[in-house]
Amino acid sequence: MINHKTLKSLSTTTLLVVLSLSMYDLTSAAYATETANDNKEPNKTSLKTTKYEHHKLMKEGHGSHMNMDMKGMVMNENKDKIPKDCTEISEDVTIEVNAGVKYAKPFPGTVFGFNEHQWHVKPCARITVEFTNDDDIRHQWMIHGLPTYLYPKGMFHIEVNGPGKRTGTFIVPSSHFTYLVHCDIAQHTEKGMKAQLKVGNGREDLPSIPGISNPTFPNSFVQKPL
Ligand SMILES: [Cu+2]
Repeated sequence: MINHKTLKSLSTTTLLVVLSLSMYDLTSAAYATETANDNKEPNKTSLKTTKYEHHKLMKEGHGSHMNMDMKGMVMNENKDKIPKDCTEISEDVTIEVNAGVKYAKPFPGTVFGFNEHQWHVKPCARITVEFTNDDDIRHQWMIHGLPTYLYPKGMFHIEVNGPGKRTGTFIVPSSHFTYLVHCDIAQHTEKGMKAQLKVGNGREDLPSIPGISNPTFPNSFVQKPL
């Protein structure tokens, strides 16, 4: 005969078992996410594998779209996939880009800059960017508006953490266009790290490119009378 006390004890045990199972499920889910490509049981070996895989990824890059380590990354590199509207690669261009505070000096009101703020290439050009960061902070060379079937989010991007150099390649489509290039670190775009890549005849200049175009909303430093 089950009395009230036994029933209470039983339901507590059931609750604990259910809770433990849920916790196990949650833990398994977490492991499953980290070890999505193998079916190992969530045990110590698997954890070691996860750490090893993570280290390997940091060394060799996250899949085909990203080459990344602690010093920097190249994202969405494309050396050989020709855009649909191009029959062949028109030219191979290498641009050497330096980034740093010293490049802001010629442009009052800016703090950061690239050594050049504009580049010209032919339609269907393959462009190799040799990106050097001269500062002790992180900088990027990030271009937007590329075809999304080749470049996720339409973006190709090189990033260097502190002094160093990274090289990456991408191919532009055939349209005459002016692409925005910038460093997306907070405040860097606004403070001068903005440039443009003109393909063919391009389109009109983008605003606020140091040495090229005026800002849409210029800063005003006029002191108002007291
Ligand atoms: Cu920057």
